[in-house]
Amino acid sequence: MASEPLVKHIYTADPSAHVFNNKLYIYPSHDRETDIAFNDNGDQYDMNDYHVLSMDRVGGEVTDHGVVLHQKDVPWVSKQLWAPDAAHKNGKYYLVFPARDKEGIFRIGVASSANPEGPFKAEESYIRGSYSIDPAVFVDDGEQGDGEAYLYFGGIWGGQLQCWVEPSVLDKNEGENELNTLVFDASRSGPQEPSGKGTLALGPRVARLSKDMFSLAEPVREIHILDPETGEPIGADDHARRFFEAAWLHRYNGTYYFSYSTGDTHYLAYATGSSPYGPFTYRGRILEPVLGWTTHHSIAEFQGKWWLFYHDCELSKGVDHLRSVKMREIVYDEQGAIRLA
Ligand code: FUB
Repeated sequence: MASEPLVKHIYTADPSAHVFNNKLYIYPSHDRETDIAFNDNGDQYDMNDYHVLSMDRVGGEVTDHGVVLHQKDVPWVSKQLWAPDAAHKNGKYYLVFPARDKEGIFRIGVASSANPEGPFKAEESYIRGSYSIDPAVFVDDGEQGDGEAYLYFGGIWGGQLQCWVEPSVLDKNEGENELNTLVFDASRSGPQEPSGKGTLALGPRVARLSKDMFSLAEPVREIHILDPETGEPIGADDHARRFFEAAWLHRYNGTYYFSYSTGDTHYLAYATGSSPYGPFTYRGRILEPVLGWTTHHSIAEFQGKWWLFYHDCELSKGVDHLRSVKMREIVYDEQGAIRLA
């Protein structure tokens, strides 16, 4: 079933959907035209602000709440406001977003607001111990949850996850700090990743957030995505299943679903587990490749149905960095497998 872009007056991507006060809010990237040459480092994704979209019902009018945060109002950022997420806790709303710091290293920052539609006020600095891209915040609320907020993040190639290595690799004794025990190796920047027989894929990262949502409450951990046949972590050469970027966590029927993009093979895949920390066992694909290089999504329940929010480049006729957010219904079968409706 073909879907229409939720809005056509601006390009939007990387939709993170949440239901706040019975209303659907979408926190997307705001794509824009650029003269920057395309490359596999993603330099052409040169976004500098965020909008928030909302709707009262599926198929109803979509409201664009305008610019809710601009790069010029974030003291630590140099460029590239990439895929954001949002969360509600302590009676406040938090926009969590990645961008390059003044040294060109991707970090993750927080901005807060009294309202889900913003505007958001950014903190002076990025979250200490954070790195790479594509943050997703899962608040484990409801009857079965522990009420804690977990920050998921990471992305390889232009997202720099592969640049963060054990200190010994760079002849160092210790990591960046007690929250991030790795160090940054600039020589691994660009479209690179581990490879070779027996080499494991890099896993996404997770850390519990502090009560006020502005810092990490514990050291960052790597998440393992396991092969269902062997029970071993997925290998680096398994590009059809390995994690690339676009982490998302949701809970359905007491099971934690970790979903992600496989990047250069262009799938949205998912894995399930019994803890927000994983491990997660690979289950399959949610979405086949769309028009455009990137694929990035979120999953949320709204008005009694489950929805996949994603993007493609049909409106821009295939320009990779000019994307449009769409939504499609998903269903779960008796084994909890996800299918497009
Ligand atoms: O929008 C910029 C980047 O493209 C995101 O951070 C990735 O997930 C990919 O969609």
